[in-house]
Amino acid sequence: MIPNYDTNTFSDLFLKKNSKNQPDNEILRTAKEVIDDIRINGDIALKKYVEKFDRTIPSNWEVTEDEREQAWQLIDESTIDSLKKAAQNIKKFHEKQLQSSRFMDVEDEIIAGQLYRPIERVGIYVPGGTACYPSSVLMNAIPAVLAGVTEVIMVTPARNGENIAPILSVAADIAGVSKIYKIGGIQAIASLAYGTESILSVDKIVGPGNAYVAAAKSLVFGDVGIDMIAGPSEVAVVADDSADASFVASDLIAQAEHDTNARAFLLTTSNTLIEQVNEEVVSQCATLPRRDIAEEALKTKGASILVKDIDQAFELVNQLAPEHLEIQLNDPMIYLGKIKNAGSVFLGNYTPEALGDYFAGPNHVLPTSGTARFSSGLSVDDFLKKTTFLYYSEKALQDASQHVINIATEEQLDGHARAVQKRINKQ
Ligand code: HSO
Ligand code: ZN
Repeated sequence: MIPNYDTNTFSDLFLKKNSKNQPDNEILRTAKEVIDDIRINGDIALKKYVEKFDRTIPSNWEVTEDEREQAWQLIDESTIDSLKKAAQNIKKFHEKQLQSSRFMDVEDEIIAGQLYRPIERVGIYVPGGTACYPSSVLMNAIPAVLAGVTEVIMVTPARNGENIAPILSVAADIAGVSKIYKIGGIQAIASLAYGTESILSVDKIVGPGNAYVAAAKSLVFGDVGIDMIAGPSEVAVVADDSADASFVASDLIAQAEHDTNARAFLLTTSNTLIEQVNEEVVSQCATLPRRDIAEEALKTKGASILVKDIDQAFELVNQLAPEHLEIQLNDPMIYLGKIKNAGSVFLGNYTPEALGDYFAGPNHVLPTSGTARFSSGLSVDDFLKKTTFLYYSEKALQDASQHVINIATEEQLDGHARAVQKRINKQ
């Protein structure tokens, strides 16, 4: 069920770098055409593409107050209650990421520091198809609201040409989203990036999407900020004999049901566990609604690897830099020190990734495809800018002057040297 590889084959198959994170050329071409048209022609072009890709144009682009209120009637109480509790946990965790503007260096007649300021307007992309996840609305919007973003604008396509999924509208209300536009695809990214007569432009766009959305985000990057280009979701489970095979299998399956490209790996010192997990995967998949997707992912993108010891498991994990890492070993905390590259870590037998995907507090928007080597999951920081500031008195400049002049002269930038010299000569 899950192919077994020795460590060398696993390295060759999964750890070699390639250009898998780059969007496809054909898709990029289509995206560029739509973006250029909307940037130049605004609403007229937007309408044209919504009609072409979604068939019908909604009567209003923005979800009205009434529509937002009605959505609440369509969702059951228990779901609302759970989303509210999840939102509280996410808020509590992300609040601690906030930092205050501060003076960093206050010496004799010198002051230096850093201001933290929120991005003014942020756009959140939420897919409308099968991957229509209220949890992603919470994960993207709550850190933005906490950072102090003035306007958090969500975009998601109307499903029947008119209404967005009510659960997304309710999650948007819970998270504090100010506006929702009924647009999706490349045309949504283009409209948010450049603005049209009806769509307000934003300064940064975050949120997952299909290959077209990802290509569009990569093209507007530079004119606006983006979060990351998300690849297929992945989990690596490090486990030994102490793990429960049925738990391990259920977590690998949870990952695999996301899509056929999702990657689920088991790294273990126990051959028995590999065998038991395989048996569990077969029996658990048999009754899974998304069985076909999960089985295909596990068969083509999954792997189990027998390692010689736990240290070797962590060596491979650090090379892999997985989006999610689960440690199902006794005393899981002691392994935190061994982790160099991972998006988010789940410790112990009772902390399944699903808990973090939905409820516990840490963000579920995480670096995929090995990008945890150089980047982090979504946080309040993604919605803040840092502005440094500096003050020198006349005497402090006098003391520093010769050093500045020396370096400016070396760089043959006389104007720079003179800007200092001028002030010194005054005395
Ligand atoms: N595991 C996904 C997040 C998610 N899971 C949303 C369920 N819904 C991120 O890798
Ligand atoms: Zn998930």
